[in-house]
Amino acid sequence: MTDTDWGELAQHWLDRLADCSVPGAGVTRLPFTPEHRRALGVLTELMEEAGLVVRLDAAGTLIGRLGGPESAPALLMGSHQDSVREGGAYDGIMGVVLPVLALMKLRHDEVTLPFAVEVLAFADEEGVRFPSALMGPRALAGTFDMATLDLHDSDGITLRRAMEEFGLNPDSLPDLKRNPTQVLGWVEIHLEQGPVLESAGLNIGIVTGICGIERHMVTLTGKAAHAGTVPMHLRNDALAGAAELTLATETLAHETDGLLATVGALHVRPGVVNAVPGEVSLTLEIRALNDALRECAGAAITHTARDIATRRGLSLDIARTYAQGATTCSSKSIEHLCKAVATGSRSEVRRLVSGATHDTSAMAELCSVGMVFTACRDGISHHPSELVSEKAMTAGIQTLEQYLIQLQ
Ligand code: HGY
Ligand code: MN
Ligand code: MN
Repeated sequence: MTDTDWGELAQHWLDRLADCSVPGAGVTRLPFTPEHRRALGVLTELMEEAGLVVRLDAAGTLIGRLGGPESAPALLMGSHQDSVREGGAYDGIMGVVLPVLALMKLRHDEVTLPFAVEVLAFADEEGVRFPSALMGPRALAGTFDMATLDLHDSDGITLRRAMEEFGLNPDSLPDLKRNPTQVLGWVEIHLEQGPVLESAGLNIGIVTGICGIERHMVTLTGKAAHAGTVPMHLRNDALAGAAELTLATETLAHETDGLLATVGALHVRPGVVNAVPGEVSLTLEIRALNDALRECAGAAITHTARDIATRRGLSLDIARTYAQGATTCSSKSIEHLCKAVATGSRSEVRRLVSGATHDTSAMAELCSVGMVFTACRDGISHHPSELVSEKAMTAGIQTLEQYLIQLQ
């Protein structure tokens, strides 16, 4: 096979995996659903074609292992199988397909590695179905909080029940903790989800760090009232308060270097044209590579929310529902990956920070981590028009192949 064929082969498998989706725009494949089950079938077929021994662990992580006795230390690679709603066909899942094809390419080039390699497809990285994420890598790192199993989705189904109905036994999650001495490291390949590489004319970049993230749930409650009979000065308009908080959040992020803050979802009740909004709930997300900066911003926005609520006669409920610290990729992984890019796809090596979080963030609690980005069209992700070129995927496969060869 010529090099270009590997990118084409990747696209073929990703097309099949994109069909494992709820009907509609883009890809919708949430964890522990029929779509997840179908994707596991396609990934098992691909992994077995590459000669990997495949199993599903108690967290719903599909594991394909190549080489070495069960007890031999392994290099771990992979990413997540789940998507956002109406998302793209590359986010996460490409990071499972490309390492498998890199192993297939090594076999094609008659290279046998002196260590084992495992390719992992984690069930839930996006945290779209349940208000939690990264269960798979956290179980391996021994950092999973079992209380998370009681969180429920919008249909009231708990994570525990969803896993049991998927045929898994959540009570055995603590047994998944890996012995760090059995892990040679972790490498994830993922689309950049931003415009930096494409605008530099590059297919591949090496990640130096991943931003930390925290999410808050905010509810402002005022007084629902008739929009035609209550004078402006007698209103307690929850949506006007939410709008003021949203703009204050945006202003803080604009004025603070290295800070990203987003009000992503907002629900208005009663939400009708002729009623003053009585209650608004909104999500607040804050990201930064510097954890102290992020925590400080979270506290400042909470303080602002209290001020706005007091001034407008609203009651406020604000709770931090999720937090994940920033991750630094290991200098050794970065150096080896930079070398692999130079020898693999012979292109300039660009280092960059990831504003998106990844499974790598949780794997860093278990072992040294490295991350490779591929360029993506117009920097678009979490959208049906997400696209990674076959050329960039070929470069990704070559980089992973060279990384594995160098590791010997
Ligand atoms: O939200 C993120 O950064 C990731 O795509 N889950
Ligand atoms: Mn992702
Ligand atoms: Mn994503």
